[in-house]
Amino acid sequence: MERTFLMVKPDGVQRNLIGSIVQRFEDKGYQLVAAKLMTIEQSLAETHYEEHKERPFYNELVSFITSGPVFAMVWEGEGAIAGAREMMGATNPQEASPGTIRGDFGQQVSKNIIHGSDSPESAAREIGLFFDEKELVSYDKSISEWL
Ligand code: RTP
Ligand code: MG
Repeated sequence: MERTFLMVKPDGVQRNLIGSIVQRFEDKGYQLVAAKLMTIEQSLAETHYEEHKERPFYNELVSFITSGPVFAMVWEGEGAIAGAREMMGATNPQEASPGTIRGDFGQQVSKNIIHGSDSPESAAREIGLFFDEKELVSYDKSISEWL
């Protein structure tokens, strides 16, 4: 079972999209492993976006992601890393298909609502940056018991 790190960015939190976004991943059948509302410190933002350090939008990116609370999550599921990226849509909401999160909710590349890990390596790295091992909750869903 694969785990991925997903995060509702400050624009998504401000626009009350946490619930809609969580709903999509639950509907897909992925399982929530961890979640928290938090404000990202400068140093964590710089580390998280290290790969973009030389890009012209790096400063804007770091300043945006630290500008207000984010909703950080770990989700688990078969093929969840690539699957969640598909559900997010293209980086630029102008190019993201309808039906995707960015396609349905976004307009600007710098305010594209959600972050998702792009590979198994970045998923492991980002989960470790944002969560302690003890915050990751593994459990079996025996749904019939509750119905
Ligand atoms: P993310 O890391 O947030 O999940 O997005 P991504 O993989 O689809 O895109 P990535 O290439 O990793 O870029 C990280 C974030 O930088 C912002 N960006 N701005 N102004 C620009 O041209 C530009 N290009 C990228 C986006 O907010 C993107 O999510
Ligand atoms: Mg990325």
